[in-house]
Amino acid sequence: MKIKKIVILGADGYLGWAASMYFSKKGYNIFSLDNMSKRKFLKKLNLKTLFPNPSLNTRCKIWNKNNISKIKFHNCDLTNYKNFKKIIRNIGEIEAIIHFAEQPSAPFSMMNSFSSNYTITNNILTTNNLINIIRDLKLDTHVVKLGTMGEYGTPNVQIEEGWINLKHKGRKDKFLFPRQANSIYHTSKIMDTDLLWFACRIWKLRVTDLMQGPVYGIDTRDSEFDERLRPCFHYDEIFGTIINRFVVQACANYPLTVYGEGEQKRGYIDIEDSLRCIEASIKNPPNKGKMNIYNQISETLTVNQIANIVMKGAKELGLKVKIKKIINPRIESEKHFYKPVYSNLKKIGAKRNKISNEYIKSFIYKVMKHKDKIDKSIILKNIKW
Ligand code: USQ
Repeated sequence: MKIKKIVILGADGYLGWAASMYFSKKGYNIFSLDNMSKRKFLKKLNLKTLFPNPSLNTRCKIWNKNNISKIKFHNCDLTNYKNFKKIIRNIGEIEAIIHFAEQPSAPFSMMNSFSSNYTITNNILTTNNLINIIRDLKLDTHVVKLGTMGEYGTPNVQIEEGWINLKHKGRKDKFLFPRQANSIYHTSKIMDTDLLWFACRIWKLRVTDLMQGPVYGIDTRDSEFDERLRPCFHYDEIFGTIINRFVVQACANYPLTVYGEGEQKRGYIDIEDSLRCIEASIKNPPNKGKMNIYNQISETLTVNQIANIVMKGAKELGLKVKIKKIINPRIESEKHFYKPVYSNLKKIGAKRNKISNEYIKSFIYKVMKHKDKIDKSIILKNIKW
């Protein structure tokens, strides 16, 4: 039997590596591409992850020893069309290309003109190269792109799943739901969505664009027995997202950093649930020329609610935790309407879980094992919008 192939762009990242293991376990041969840029930025900015992550090459070797379907690593700058195309051509028939290969941090994109330009050029050129490669090689592969709920911003109306039907002066049409982001990073993802939708309409690509909320969690089933295989876990102000940061802060006896009033609401999802949603998307590819868009979240929570969930769990484990409201370094609404629709992934079989007290306690317990390595100096880096 022919083994199906999946290409993962951005495979060294938090989700990219977790997805490489997940789909290898499901029987696919995995081709993992990355330019190692996150590691370079961590070094340059004096940031570190909670625990060291062996190089992608080493992790592939560890994984491949014990698994039948292999993960193969290619170090490649995906903004280089020629090199990127050569790798894809050599792989041959590809079931799906999962695209995570983007500068992923909103604060990073807002630091200065270099970081802003890097975010725009890296993210847009990579996506543009991808659609051009698929067109030029005449591939019939399904692109699964990780977008973000942040593309929509926080409008004062219900957020639909990607699309909106409009009636204007007696005529009707369907459009992308309006997008209005609050950072250069999130804006680069809006531009990605536009490019992908263009490629579907004009070049008949098939694409799924996943509007994902901030992801949390320290490991997945594939890595829980070997710490060397855990996804990179960030808790600094630049690359860490709120739930992961608050859990680390609780373990380090560092007050939970609620920005502003703390009533900012977003949609959140656990890392394993995120992988299940990607799998369901791969199993349900759109027809040629069509784009599926899913809002990939499990629930919506305010910053204050997250702080209280983490504080409750930590207290039950005997930790002393305080909440500290600090001046919001970002420009964002702190009290706003937020009602996204997120029912379509359920319809294609992707189960998602809400964050429970048991979950958060087990998460804190796992982070506590690394308590001594937590560097409090990277929790706030004073990045302002
Ligand atoms: N926040 C705090 N305190 C903190 C950190 C964050 O109050 O210490 C607040 C932020 O102000 C924001 C919310 O928590 O209102 C979420 O912030 P975040 O840093 O967890 O996530 P965000 O910057 O919005 O973006 C992140 C990732 C990005 C992903 C996105 C999903 O950087 O890769 O796409 O989450 S979403 O937010 O839905 O766009």
